[in-house]
Amino acid sequence: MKHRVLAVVGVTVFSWVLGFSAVALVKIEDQWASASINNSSNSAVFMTLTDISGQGDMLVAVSSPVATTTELHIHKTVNGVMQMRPVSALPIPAGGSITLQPGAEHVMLIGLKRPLREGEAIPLQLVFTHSNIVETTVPIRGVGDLHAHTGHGNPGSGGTDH
Ligand SMILES: [Cu+2]
Repeated sequence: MKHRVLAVVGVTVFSWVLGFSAVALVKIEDQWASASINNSSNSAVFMTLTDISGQGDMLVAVSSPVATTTELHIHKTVNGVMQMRPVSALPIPAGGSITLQPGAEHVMLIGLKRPLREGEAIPLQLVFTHSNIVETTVPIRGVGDLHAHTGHGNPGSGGTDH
């Protein structure tokens, strides 16, 4: 997991050295993180990513100072049980969008250095293959929002932590 953090730092420095302008080719909307539940050390971030370059893009890494480790996750139903799986990238179709949401793709925050409190916000850095690095601020929403978005009354099933 250290490698991913180092990779992010490396890409950042690389961008500075080459003087890349921060032209966002991906639009980030409706981002939010779920507030910590029962002192859980994990949480998740959700958002809608839209490719405005017309060429498609790929989210390859995410980092935040509030989490020790950050992973890109998808949900898969295996033998009727929803499971989270880490993936190396989340592709955004050319001119289209993907929605990271509970029960689907999401950014997993692992090893929170402090609980996420509703009403606060956390900084998040996203690394794309084309759009390079995009910094954003993610508001923290309460658990009620999470359940409202999942659409099924089955919290805590499948060994998920958010
Ligand atoms: Cu997850």
